Amino acid sequence: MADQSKGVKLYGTSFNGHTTMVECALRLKGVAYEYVEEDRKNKSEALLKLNPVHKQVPVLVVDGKPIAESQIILQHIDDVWKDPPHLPEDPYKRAKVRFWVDFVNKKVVPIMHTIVTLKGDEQKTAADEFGGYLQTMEDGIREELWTGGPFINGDNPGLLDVVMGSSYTWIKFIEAVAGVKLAKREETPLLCSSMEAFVELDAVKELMTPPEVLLQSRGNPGAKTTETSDD
Ligand SMILES: N[C@@H](CCC(=O)N[C@@H](CS)C(=O)NCC(=O)O)C(=O)O
Repeated sequence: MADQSKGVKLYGTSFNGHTTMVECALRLKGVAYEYVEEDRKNKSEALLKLNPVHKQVPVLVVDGKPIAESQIILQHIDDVWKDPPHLPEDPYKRAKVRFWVDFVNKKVVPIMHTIVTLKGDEQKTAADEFGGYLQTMEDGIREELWTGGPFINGDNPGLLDVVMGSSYTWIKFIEAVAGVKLAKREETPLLCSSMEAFVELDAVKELMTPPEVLLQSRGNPGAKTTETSDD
């Protein structure tokens, strides 16, 4: 049972993957928190004071002490609320999980942002690049981390599941925007099945914004529909 003695506040924005990751981690640990919605275009004085360096969400405040940057926050959550652990016990495997989380931040997330700003062939090329990154991750995870599922972390979701699972609805969103299938079960079965298992978890289900709602919120009139059913 999580220690509920700490006052926990999360400053975030809706339709934001970084905020979703932090909320998922808190909920999986059973941590009660107060959520404060920020307006990206009109940031509150409180947020600017809590994150004067980057002036961004998410910011987690624990007992009045702010922590910024989603990956640092996720690590802090696992340090403070140890049960259930979000990293493997083995130091080498922990490093491997951190490696792939870093890969998501350096490669996967930036290309996701790029895809939605492009059109036509350029968008297709970026979508192919994205698919290549998923394949690279799939191969690495299979070799270094996979123990039979249902999650990348094993029987229970871990840090990489939080990061990838929170991205699942965005992957579906990009599939709809670009009109291509990105998460292909026949090519990346471990990633597909672990992300699907993650988004179905009771603790996080309601945080997963359906892709069609993301499409509306992003006002993407050029969005095409695509075959996103499981194959
Ligand atoms: N590296 C940061 C990125 C967070 C981020 O991109 N936050 C966006 C959410 S949309 C933000 O606050 N944007 C407002 C701004 O940059 O002014 C993290 O991992 O927490």
